[in-house]
Amino acid sequence: MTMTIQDYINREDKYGAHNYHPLPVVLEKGEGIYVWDVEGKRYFDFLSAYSAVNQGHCHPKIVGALNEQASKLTLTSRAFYAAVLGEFEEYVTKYFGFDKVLPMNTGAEADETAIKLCRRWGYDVKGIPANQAKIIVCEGNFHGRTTTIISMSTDPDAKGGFGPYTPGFEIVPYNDLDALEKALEDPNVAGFLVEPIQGEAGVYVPEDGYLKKAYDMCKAKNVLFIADEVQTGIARTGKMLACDHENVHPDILILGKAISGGVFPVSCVLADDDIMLVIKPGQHGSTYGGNPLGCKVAIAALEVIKDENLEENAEKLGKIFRKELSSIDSDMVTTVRGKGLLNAVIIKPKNGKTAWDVCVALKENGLIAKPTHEHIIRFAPPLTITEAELMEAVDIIRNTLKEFE
Ligand code: IF1
Repeated sequence: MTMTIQDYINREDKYGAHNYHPLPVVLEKGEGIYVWDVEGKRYFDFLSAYSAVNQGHCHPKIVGALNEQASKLTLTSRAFYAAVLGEFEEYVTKYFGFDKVLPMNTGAEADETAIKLCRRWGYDVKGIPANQAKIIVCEGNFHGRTTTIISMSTDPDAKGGFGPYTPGFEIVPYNDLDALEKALEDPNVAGFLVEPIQGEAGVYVPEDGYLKKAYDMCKAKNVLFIADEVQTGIARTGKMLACDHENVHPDILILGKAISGGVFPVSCVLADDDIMLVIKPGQHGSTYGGNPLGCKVAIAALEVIKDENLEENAEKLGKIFRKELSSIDSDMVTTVRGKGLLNAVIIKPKNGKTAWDVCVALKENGLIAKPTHEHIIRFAPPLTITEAELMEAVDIIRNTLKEFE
């Protein structure tokens, strides 16, 4: 008995928690920029698993590294040294220019790690009185789903009804240096945690110079500048890191998602010795953090970014993509914004049709993307896409929007 698409959807609905509202498409295969559903229909993937699959689906080099390591050694825990861990640590620290790395698994765990590291630095190095450390965060932030991280969220869906919340966060408007300057006056501030482009907020790009000025202001107050590049990092915005656009080298860098090309969860926090060494044995860790499988996968995934010039491709095709999207003649598209291949369009509802309806229609026409905040569609294909493929996808977007005229 073959299952219909509705059967697959019903099964997830029946046995899975209802913490998501997926687009009605059931995927079973991926290769490069494409995914296929259970009926064999092919789609352009314009979500890339929220920018985890920058290198394209099932990249042979990354999957090869996984396979090779999987039959050799997968997990030791950190109770012992492992041959591959040091290889990854040396590779990733040299790649991004930091003294040390602390490996974890998910983005949220890496953000949690950065928060602990920052607080500990605040007490041990900066001399903030016990339990008084503050971290400044931005309105509209998204850093993950743990109880501490949602404590600094301003999104009622993410935060509401899950209290009591972790104290110690001060929220300032994003892209507002005056507000940051004021918040920095408090001598108990240990860090400023920021997304160089706000993803969940709807690909909100700050003004040029914001990151650099924010960084300089933090330095002036002996405050750590902490960049969450879980979504913006690994070439997504046209440079290896979004901070590179302003030549900012964060004090603490948080990476996840595409550091492993969507193949296996790997995240990490990078910092120099004066910061990283405040954490001592027994004070932080994770059973799977730094496992041999993840280490090999991450090395391969980072190599692919350089091998295939994905920074340059994202930079070049991003410009073309935004120009093409802006030229689409539809009164539903009000704004096009983004950097590199992290882009979004703001959709004005028409005849009761919303961004969700546009995404369902795009899916029918062979391109999948996901709305955020009801009126925004994020477009973020794998960075391996070619100009010809991008133009084909633009045609799908243009023709789909025409259906709503
Ligand atoms: C979901 C959004 C994207 C992140 C940044 C940390 C994390 C994320 C900047 C946590 C995760 C996700 C998670 C995903 C949806 C997604 C997302 F829409 F919520 F905002 F990408 F745009 N820092 N982002 O963007 O990483 O623990 O998930 O590995 O379903 O929650 P994680």
